Amino acid sequence: MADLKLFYAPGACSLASHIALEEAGADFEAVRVDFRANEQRSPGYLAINPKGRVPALVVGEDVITENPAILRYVARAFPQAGLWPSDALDDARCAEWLAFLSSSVHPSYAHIRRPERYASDEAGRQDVVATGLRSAREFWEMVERKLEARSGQWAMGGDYSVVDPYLLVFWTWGNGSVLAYDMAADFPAWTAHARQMTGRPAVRRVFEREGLTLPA
Ligand SMILES: N[C@@H](CCC(=O)N[C@@H](CS)C(=O)NCC(=O)O)C(=O)O
Repeated sequence: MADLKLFYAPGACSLASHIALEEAGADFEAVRVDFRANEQRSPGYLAINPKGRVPALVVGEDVITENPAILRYVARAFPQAGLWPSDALDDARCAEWLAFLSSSVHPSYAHIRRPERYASDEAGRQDVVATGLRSAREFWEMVERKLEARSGQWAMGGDYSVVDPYLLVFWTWGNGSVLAYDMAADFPAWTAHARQMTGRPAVRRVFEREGLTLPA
């Protein structure tokens, strides 16, 4: 196995890839990127990931970016961890979850946090934030409906998969100061899932390493 190095920022979406690596039992180095110092835009980091974002996973001479790609790589590189379903339909459902989280749920939050990326004047930015607040609520509710409908404790219904740590990222964002949802009251199925996650040693280790508080 090539040397693995994960670049992450505490509490960012990289938390999903971080937990997946830990769950897989991978031997990897976790490298913190300091957003307050804008380190993600430093020449050193841009040489690793020209997008200036986390996560980035260095695999020997290669670099993988984008959570869905990293999660799939981890699942395939460590098959014994069973983080990706093998059945064809479940395989598609797993990919569907990751695509939905990365292309709909995550951007709705970015509209609120980073409106300057989507509009060039103040009025436009305010509209982007207002639209983001509406669409985030809708997407958070869609996740809740999907989790209510599942048959078991994990997102895929049966076994634990890479979808589960990715969901935990957005639970923590819903619980955070930007969205400030009452997660337990408004998203009970998702909160039950988040609490279930706290029982996993890999999740506890990563939360401790990132300096995060576990869902209560
Ligand atoms: N599509 C990417 C999104 C990555 C992303 O936006 N990461 C954020 C943290 S959640 C980031 O690095 N932000 C730093 C910045 O925007 O300067 C993925 O899913 O990996």
